[in-house]
Amino acid sequence: MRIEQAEIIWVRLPLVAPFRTSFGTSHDRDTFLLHLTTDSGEEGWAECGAEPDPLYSSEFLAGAELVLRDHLVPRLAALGDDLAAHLVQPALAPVKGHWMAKHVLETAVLDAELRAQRVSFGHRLGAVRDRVPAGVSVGIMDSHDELLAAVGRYLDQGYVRIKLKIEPGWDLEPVRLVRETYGDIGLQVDANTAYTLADAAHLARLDDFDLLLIEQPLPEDDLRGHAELAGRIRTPVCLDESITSARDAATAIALGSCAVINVKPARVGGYLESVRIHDVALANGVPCWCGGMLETGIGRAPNLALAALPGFTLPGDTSASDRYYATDLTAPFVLEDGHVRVPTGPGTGVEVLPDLLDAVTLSRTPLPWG
Ligand code: OSB
Ligand code: MG
Repeated sequence: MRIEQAEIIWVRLPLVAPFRTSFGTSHDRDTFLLHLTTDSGEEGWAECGAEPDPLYSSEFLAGAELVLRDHLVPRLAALGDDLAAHLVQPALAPVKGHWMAKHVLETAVLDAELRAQRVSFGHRLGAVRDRVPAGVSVGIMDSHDELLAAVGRYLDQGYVRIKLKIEPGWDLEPVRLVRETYGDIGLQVDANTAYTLADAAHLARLDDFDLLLIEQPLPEDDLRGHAELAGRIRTPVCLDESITSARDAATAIALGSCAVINVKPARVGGYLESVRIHDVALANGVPCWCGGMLETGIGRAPNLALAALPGFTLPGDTSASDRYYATDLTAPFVLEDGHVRVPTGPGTGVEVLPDLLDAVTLSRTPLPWG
């Protein structure tokens, strides 16, 4: 396969409600799309998972665009006509880190390749389900009343598990209120690195609430701390930010740093590495679930395919389109009996709707290829 044209399309979509985490509040989803045209006549589309500021991880959108242009695309262009999705990671390996930039590039290539082969992401990755149970990630709110109302609406819509964002000062009380108000629901929390090991006794007080897991309580480079914490609390520890590769997953499991893994394709450099993480986790009896970065339908579609693999035994943050956007960039994903359907068409199985894309486009820039 040969790439004929590449362009970067910056977009800004308003979120239906602000989304607050321990590292900041988003009112919009700012990202860029990578759009490839190839010699097969098929196109490839992918969505960058990075955010404007390097607060979730060290990556950020402008940096991802720059590293794509100056360091990643030239390495792929050097492959000429021999480009194929499984060759992307080896070709980019000399560049350290930059998983989100690598992810958007590999995913667009994989989409174009699968469209040309008339094969879906689900089929290529090894999906064994045609729909996946949907959880929802609920941000930090201004008041407990607001939180309880939001959680109540999601439960009414059918979401099968609720994830509450927590931080120091917004943890025990909101969790207690949600548990007491809504009873025996699937409930978990995500701290996005907001605590330290000195908070272990405080976090142990979450044990009373029968949470499915606590996600990334400590800094991303503190695998030892997570292993220590896991010995001091009963709630299973899940890692998000700490895991950027299958090797990280193997290390974290061996150290006892996690009992569950959030696999987020953007964070780990793409879907092929995501499958390898899944395989390591499955072989070790560690359950996985699919995380997200508030993706539009373009990024959500392949996430749903990944979430249909056999080791993804917990509901993911693969919510319906209307949890994020009044108008998505693809036909909307909808909740059916608490589940979202895995697309079956070639590639990601979704089409970008040109008028909707135009309405949210900030800029289009050709990306020189070769
Ligand atoms: O930590 O999982 C996270 C969103 C942006 C950055 C980090 C995270 C999140 C979410 C939302 O929790 C996941 C989603 O619904 O896409
Ligand atoms: Mg997380």
